[in-house]
Amino acid sequence: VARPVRLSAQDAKSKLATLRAWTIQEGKLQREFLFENFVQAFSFMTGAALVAESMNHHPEWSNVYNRVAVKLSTHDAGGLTDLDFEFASRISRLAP
Ligand code: H2B
Repeated sequence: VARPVRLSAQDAKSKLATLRAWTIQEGKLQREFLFENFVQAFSFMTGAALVAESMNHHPEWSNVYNRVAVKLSTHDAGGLTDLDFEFASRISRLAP
């Protein structure tokens, strides 16, 4: 598999416009998902984990009760790549 190419800040910014509710902070694509309860939050994480495995692209994330905070970057490329935006788009579809 070809190594992903790090996006320029300009390209990352225009890609960000295709996503709702995500921001770029500290060089990472970030979003907080809010659910009704822990079971819904953890179900989302289970689905997202399967997406991560299928893409071989894994999130930095944390969960407290009904919140899941997600931070994405591509360590192999030292920044944001198309993989981060693709993963963000896919897991956004798993949330209400
Ligand atoms: N996930 C993320 N977010 N960034 C990476 O660069 C990355 C990854 N690299 N998952 C993959 C795994 C790599 O370390 C393995 C060896 O394929």
